[in-house]
Amino acid sequence: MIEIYAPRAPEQRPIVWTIAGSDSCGGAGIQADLKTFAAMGVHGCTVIAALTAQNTGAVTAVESVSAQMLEAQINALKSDMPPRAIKIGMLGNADSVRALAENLKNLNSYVVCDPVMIASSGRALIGDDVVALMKEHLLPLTNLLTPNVREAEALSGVKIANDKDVVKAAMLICLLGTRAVIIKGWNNGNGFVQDFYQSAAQSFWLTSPRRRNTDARGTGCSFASAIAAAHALSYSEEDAVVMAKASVNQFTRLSQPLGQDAPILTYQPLPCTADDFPWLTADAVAGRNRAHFPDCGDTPLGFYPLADSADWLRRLLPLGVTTAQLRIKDKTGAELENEIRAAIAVGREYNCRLFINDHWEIAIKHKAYGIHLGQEDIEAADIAAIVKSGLRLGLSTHSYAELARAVACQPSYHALGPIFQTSSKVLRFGAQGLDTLCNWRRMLNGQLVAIGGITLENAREVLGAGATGIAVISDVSQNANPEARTREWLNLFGAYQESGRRAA
Ligand code: TZP
Ligand code: MG
Repeated sequence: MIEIYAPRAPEQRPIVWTIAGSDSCGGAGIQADLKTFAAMGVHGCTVIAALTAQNTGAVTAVESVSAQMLEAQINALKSDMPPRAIKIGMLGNADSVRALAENLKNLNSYVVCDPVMIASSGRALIGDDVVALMKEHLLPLTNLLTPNVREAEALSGVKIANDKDVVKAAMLICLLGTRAVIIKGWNNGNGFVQDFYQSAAQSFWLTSPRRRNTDARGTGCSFASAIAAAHALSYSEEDAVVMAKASVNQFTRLSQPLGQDAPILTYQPLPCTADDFPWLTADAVAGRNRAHFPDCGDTPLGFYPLADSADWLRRLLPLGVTTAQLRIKDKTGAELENEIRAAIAVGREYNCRLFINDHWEIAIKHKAYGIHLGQEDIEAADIAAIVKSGLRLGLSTHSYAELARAVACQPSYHALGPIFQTSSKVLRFGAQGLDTLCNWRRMLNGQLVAIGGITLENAREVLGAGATGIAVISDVSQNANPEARTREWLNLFGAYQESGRRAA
């Protein structure tokens, strides 16, 4: 199985370049990029395109480096330290744009371009001639462009006044040749900051609450650098933008007033806190009006066996199981509905929190306790109908982007898996490991279920990493004595909770 999304500690830190301007006060530019790279665990090389003299209050001088010097830096690096990804920021003049475009063609690298054109104050940072050259020569070589709203307006010609304008601007920017775009920082005074991502394959919105302390500089530089770093670490582009948004929210929350004026970001690696983690939705309105599901009561979900029939539940629930799931993959029609109805009756009889996997309409019809859905089901299911039914909802996650999509629904619990290798399900994802579980714990509020390859023998480590529930299939179903194994599981949870109470 290929581990596409699992975070990894590479034997060698991947190399990422930043081609941008220097900021003497260390708040933005090359300096922000290098700090972001360090926080993300990649090695940064720098190609300085311009020098600025600035402090936290003002830019007092700007000087571009010559096209020859720009090229000399690229040449020095390219054979010795070829990049896995390149972040492009502020470029000085027309000559450097031309020289850079020529060189990028041969480098064949993933390129994130932050089109530094207009400061938050509205002041133009580069001339119209440079903007025109960027459009013509650089955008066709760009994988992901990260303009703010003003820059998106300048590039697309669309005056952005509402959600639809953001989408329209993104479409037009893609027509300029970049493979994808994320328009940053859209807010129309509604308490949220939203970013819109568009590629040929998909589009989505990322939303976070608007913070007061947002005048720190270097957020745009750090955002683009974090995306480049995540790409170099083999994350998908959708994971990379979620990680970058989470990171920048965290850097901003921790920022400090080190000079007289704008605060300086403080760089800290992921995981961020739950408040920093963005949520991902298909449209902007859903991002501002998040769904919300009831919780699962005061007690941890605990031992959480998955069964494929009402008969199995009848064997396990009388032993004192307080959470279970009915997961049927091979029945349809009346047979399926009858089985689900019978299972719900068993769950009620033993006062068990029974979640029905996949079949949300039947679950609502027969008033189950809850529903469990995988990511592939979220878009297809009618989330509003499930909210209205009052049933609980659990959602599976396997990556940063999937977590952001789940967080947007505020489910009753989040699940992460497979924690270890499992043979009970064929998955697109490799083992997530206990480190990811620890990260998820920090980035999430509420109950967290661990699943996949968990046995009585490794369960304590899983609880130690922060799971409030452990879902298992084979450890019980393939045991010679499932009832005895279930009792052992219940004892383990009882003992664990007792030791927690004593420690508290
Ligand atoms: N989702 C992620 S792993 C998994 C599911 C349904 C299977 C877990 O089974 P086991 O036998 O406990 O590893
Ligand atoms: Mg499913």
